[in-house]
Amino acid sequence: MPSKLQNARLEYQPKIPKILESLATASVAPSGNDAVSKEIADIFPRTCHQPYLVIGVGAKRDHHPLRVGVVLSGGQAPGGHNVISGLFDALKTLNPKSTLMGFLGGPSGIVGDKTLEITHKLVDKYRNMGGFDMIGSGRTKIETDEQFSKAEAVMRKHELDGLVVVGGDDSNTNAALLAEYFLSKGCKTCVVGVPKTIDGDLKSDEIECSFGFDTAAKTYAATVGSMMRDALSAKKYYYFIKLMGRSASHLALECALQTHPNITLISEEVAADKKTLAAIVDDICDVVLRRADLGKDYGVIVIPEGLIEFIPEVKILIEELNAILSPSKDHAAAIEKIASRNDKMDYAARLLGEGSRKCFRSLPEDIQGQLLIGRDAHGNVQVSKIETERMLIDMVKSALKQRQELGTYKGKFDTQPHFCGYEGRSCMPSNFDSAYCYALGRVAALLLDAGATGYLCTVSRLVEPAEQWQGGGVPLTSLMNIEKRHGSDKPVIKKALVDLKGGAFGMLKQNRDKWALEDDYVDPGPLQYFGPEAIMDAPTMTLELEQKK
Ligand code: FBP
Repeated sequence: MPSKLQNARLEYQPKIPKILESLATASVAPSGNDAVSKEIADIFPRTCHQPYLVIGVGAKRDHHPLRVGVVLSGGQAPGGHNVISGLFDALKTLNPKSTLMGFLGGPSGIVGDKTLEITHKLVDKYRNMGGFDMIGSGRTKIETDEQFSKAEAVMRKHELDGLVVVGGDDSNTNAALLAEYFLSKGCKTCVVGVPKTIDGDLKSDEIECSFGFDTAAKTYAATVGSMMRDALSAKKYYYFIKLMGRSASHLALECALQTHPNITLISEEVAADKKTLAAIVDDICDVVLRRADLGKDYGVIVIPEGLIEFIPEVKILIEELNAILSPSKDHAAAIEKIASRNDKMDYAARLLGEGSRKCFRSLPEDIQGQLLIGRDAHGNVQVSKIETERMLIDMVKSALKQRQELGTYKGKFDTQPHFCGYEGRSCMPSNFDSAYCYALGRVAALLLDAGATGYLCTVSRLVEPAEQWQGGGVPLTSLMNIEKRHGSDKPVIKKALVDLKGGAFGMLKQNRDKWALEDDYVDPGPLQYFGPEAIMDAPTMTLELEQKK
């Protein structure tokens, strides 16, 4: 049964950009090309060298009915249902005979032909709702010849004119490969992607942010802000808060800008400065000591989820473990079969080089065990399962003990670990994400109606009021580069990490000495869905600092 707030949100109409209001007169026009590397052009001969697309106003014309499929891929992100409702409403407006079907459970629903017809009644149950539960999601990667040919057969069976892939960098890499494959087989299905991920690392000059980032950042910032009030009130704990965001530290950075923690670790900076784990622990201890001198035995420390992968010696260790756990070897299965955690760790340690073995063994045992958890279908370490916040607490505790023994630290150090994760990626979308996703759905319909394939939908000028946003498409191949995956070169969409020369990081850098010692905490409070526009519709600070250059 929907809650009172859910009922109010089901009725809520997201703002629609002016340019996307009248679909009947919307036009899709080319707007300049980008150069792609020879390697990418060789892999995508049919979809490389396509122009950027921009949505404008054209002459009113008739639109043929379209048969479209949509798939939600990867981790949930607030707003996914609004992409579907925006797409559905737009398809029906362009031609009421158009149909939309959902592939169930992510890309595996495409190869397994698991579908659900999306109807008015169904869409109306999910408008502005969180989660991906209307059709589900999954992390299956379409990579084998058999999977590609099954996907083609399913497209042909359902006579789909278009497929919308709502996903992050890995899923949209898949979208690009499918677009190219369908063209090569003479299959009429056009493929367009929609930039989704709370992590915020799918962005470029044209993609100002991925959807879900806004809501997740505001949800986590609310928690961080509340914990700051707790710290100020009880004055007895250090809160070590890990924030979701697999690789990039965008969520940690955005929350830091919104709340001003005493310490914010940024993985990209750790990597750039080649900071060892010991050096990170030392830095934390220094702040704890300086605060203790001021009589403050409390504080808030924000840790990005992916930190561990950016610490140079741990990065090498993880690369070695990835090779050991690779599906092409038998070790993963062998480790799985070993009953005791210690024996599993011993098995893995024996296979590591000397340096990595030392590093592995220096980590708390829980972390050693967590590093052996299987990789996802795209080869990613499941960092959400690695308790970095607890690891740092353990290590800081023992480093402070040594300082106590030397007489350099006389404070008290009591801690609370916390993980802000899954709650931020399935909650009801903010007004920003509701409008952004609804607009992305409309753009997807227009691109498919124009016969575009191999594109990622864009909605830009996001720091302006929603009425002024613009729509378009960016060729997926223009976002790609070649990276080593499982030991071989693969085309992938480049992850956008925190720009250490950018305005958002600059703001943190400029203030962090002050924030370390002074309690300059800001409590943004919970995400607001109704109320003054300045509070409800405000974009993230990252977006403001990046776009209002
Ligand atoms: P996507 O990259 O697919 O959007 O997923 C993001 C994310 O929420 C990460 O922040 C997190 O590390 C990961 O998914 C968790 O994955 P899982 O759902 O498999 O636990």
